[in-house]
Amino acid sequence: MPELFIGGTWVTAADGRTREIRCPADGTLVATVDEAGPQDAAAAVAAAREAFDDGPWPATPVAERGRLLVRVADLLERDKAAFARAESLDTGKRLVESEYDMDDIAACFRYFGNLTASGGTDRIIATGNPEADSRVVHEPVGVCALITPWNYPLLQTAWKVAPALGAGNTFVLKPSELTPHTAILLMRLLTEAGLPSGAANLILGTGAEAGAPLTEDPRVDLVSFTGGLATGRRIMAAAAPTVKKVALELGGKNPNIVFADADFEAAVDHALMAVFLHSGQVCSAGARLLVEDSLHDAFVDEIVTRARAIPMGGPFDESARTGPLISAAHRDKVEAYVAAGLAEGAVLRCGGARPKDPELAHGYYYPPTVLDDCTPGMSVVRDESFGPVLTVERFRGEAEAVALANDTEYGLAGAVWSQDTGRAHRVASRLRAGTVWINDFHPYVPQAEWGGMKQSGFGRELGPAGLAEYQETKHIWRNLAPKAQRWFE
Ligand code: TXE
Repeated sequence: MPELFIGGTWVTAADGRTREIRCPADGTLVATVDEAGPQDAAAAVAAAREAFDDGPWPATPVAERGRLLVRVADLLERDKAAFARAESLDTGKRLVESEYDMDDIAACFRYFGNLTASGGTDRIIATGNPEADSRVVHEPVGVCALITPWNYPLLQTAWKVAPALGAGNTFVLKPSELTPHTAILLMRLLTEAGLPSGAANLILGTGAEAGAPLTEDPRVDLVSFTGGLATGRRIMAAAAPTVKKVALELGGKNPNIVFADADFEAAVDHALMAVFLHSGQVCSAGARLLVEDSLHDAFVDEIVTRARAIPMGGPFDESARTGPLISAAHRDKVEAYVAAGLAEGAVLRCGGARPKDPELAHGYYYPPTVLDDCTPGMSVVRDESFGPVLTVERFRGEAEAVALANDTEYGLAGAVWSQDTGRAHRVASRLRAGTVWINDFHPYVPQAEWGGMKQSGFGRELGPAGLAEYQETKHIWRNLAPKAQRWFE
């Protein structure tokens, strides 16, 4: 069956190209899928444009649009097992983690369904003039290009698709070329839920061949992108000539600040989870551990002992607690960051070399790695390695902790651990990041906005602002008693 979904029809790529999708855990062939090029991208944009300009979706009442999103949530729950399996085969992620993701994705559709149905935020303005009335209304932006990465493929797609549809837009989705399968399944569910033809379009393919044409096309009104910083910069530039709205989530280099008075056991446990979850391929990963000098030795010793014991394995290995990296190229990149850190004076405390276990030989595994004695200038501290690599820096006192934490071009997330509530709040308020956790790491809820400051990007996903991202604001003034003004007489 063809895998590109354009104007309500499943089609193959115009030039017949395909791509093999292989599971990163063992290299086995998952499937061969169609690979779109610029011609397919243009066709998908044309379909979305027509569905927006002449189709029923933008004018569908909000209650009905909301109901459809809730139906999608129900269908996702029904098909959770198939979705989770597909996500794990594409990403190599443990099945149980994919299952958690599917729960979160259903919750996201349900949240935006209910928010949409609740009627929105249109306002009647008191003009002070009995002969005029005035309203501020919110309308869909138009055709949205949604470009998503491979680490949380369907989750990041849901954060865009649900509000885009809720607001009445049509879209072209371009998932990562490495992880297409849950996007294909989602298109089928949207159709089953009753979404009109052309409102949702899917093209699979590379950033250069299938993604870039979307960002340049004058018929596209908005680009929402989650991915790497370098690609984000390119997308912003590509969108500039046609002045598209742009929303960017470009990852982070997130500080996890631990004061000496933190709850030791909880802070160690969460510090491991913060950085090693999904092998560090998480935009909000707590990859920079900043630990108060007096606590440093005991804390890092404990982290290293526990990191060494984390078992690696494939998606269906129930004894595994972490999986492979997404690709050989990505593992090479992570290795290069570790090598650079060591060359610059970091001390390797654990990990740092590919596993020797023959069972893991065909996957892209890299072990939990801790680099101690790091300094702010090291590339492994500054750049997003996006792997299971924890860098450790020491600080003395609150001011130095905040300065180190903010010494980054990113600003996505961060955490502070302290039993002194006043201090925890002071530090939280001074962190330049879109999300801050106090005595915790990673939780999020669909009701709360998510996004970055500084070069982590702009725009917000989730929460009411996540819906507003996909809306235009319009002021409609009505003169109830029009008469000539004779201004020029
Ligand atoms: O991501 P890309 P890559 C970071 C992480 C990682 C680095 C590179 O540090 O190591 O990015 O990963 C599409 N026009 N994050 O190269 O290129 C691409 O096809 C339009 C952080 O895999 O950013 C895919 O669909 N689209 C991050 C999507 O962009 C283009 C998650 C993301 O790919 C394009 C993933 C172009 N010119 C990686 N070039 C996060 N924020 O969580 C590529 N794409």
